[in-house]
Amino acid sequence: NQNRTHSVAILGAPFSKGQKRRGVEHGPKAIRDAGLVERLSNLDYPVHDFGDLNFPHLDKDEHFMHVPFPRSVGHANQLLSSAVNSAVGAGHTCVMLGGDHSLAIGSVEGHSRQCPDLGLIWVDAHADINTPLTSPSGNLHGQSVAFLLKELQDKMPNIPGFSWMKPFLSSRDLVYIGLRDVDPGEHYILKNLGIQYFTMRDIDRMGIQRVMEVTLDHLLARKQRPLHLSFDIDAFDPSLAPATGTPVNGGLTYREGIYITEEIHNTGLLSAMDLVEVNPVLGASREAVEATAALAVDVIASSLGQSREGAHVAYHEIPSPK
Ligand code: 4U7
Ligand code: MN
Ligand code: MN
Ligand code: MN
Repeated sequence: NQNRTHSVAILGAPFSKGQKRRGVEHGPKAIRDAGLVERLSNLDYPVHDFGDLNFPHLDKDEHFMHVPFPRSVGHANQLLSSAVNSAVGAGHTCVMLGGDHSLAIGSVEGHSRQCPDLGLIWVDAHADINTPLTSPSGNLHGQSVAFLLKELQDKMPNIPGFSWMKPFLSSRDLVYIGLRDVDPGEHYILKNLGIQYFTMRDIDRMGIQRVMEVTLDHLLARKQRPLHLSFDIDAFDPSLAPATGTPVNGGLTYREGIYITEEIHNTGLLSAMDLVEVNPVLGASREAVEATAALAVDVIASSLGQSREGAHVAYHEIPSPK
């Protein structure tokens, strides 16, 4: 259970054009305001906050089919990919703060340039594996995984803005946890490609401990490899994470969510992660927004080694009064 790296890079990605609601671009500020850097500085490695990326506004960005903002999403992800590539290349464990979940395209792609054999754990109420031809909404935050998978390459049209990248991930390198709102086309893709996934029903049946055993066994049994965690805050129950764009009832409990991240930390293989879809504009109250952002901080800190057991970093003996 050793840490793979000795420093953490924080990258803010204030971007929202993977979907149609405003506000998710303020996610990085809300998560920082909830005390992210202080919490991480309690862990035993240096934290570098690289601030927010600057995503240019593109004037002309017509719909492609019913997909809005394709060039803006493509370009933002190209910038993010190169930032993640640099951060991981410099030896940091990279933490990307979204923004909407379309940003996982660039985050995972940039990570894969340094770590071509990475395994991906996608914690989400949704599978985000629609193609433009199956997507009910057209929104790219519901299609991120389809851009990553080699097996879907010939099912994807040429979407403007994405010519900089090629799919690189195999369906066996991916595990989902927390699913409970899967579109018909997505369900067909999951079954057809034989993707390993755990719905909320599976968590009810198996328990989160067994789900994590099978998840890590699926990704790591054959060989140790770097892990990418893409954590959508809407994986949690809306009572815990109300400030998000597509809440779905019946989500993860606090303890299930933190157990997932503790187990991922304990592999010593976490190399980059995303924390996405915190939308401070959508909370019913300031308390609702602050609770959602505080939960995001807990998920990140736990992924990076904050443990419920505690730790004895500064102690080598029990202080003696004499
Ligand atoms: B999120 C949806 F139709 N599947 O494709 C779609 F239900 O990143 C929702 O997981 C996608 O929050 C949700 O638009 C994207 C819809
Ligand atoms: Mn998502
Ligand atoms: Mn989701
Ligand atoms: Mn540790």
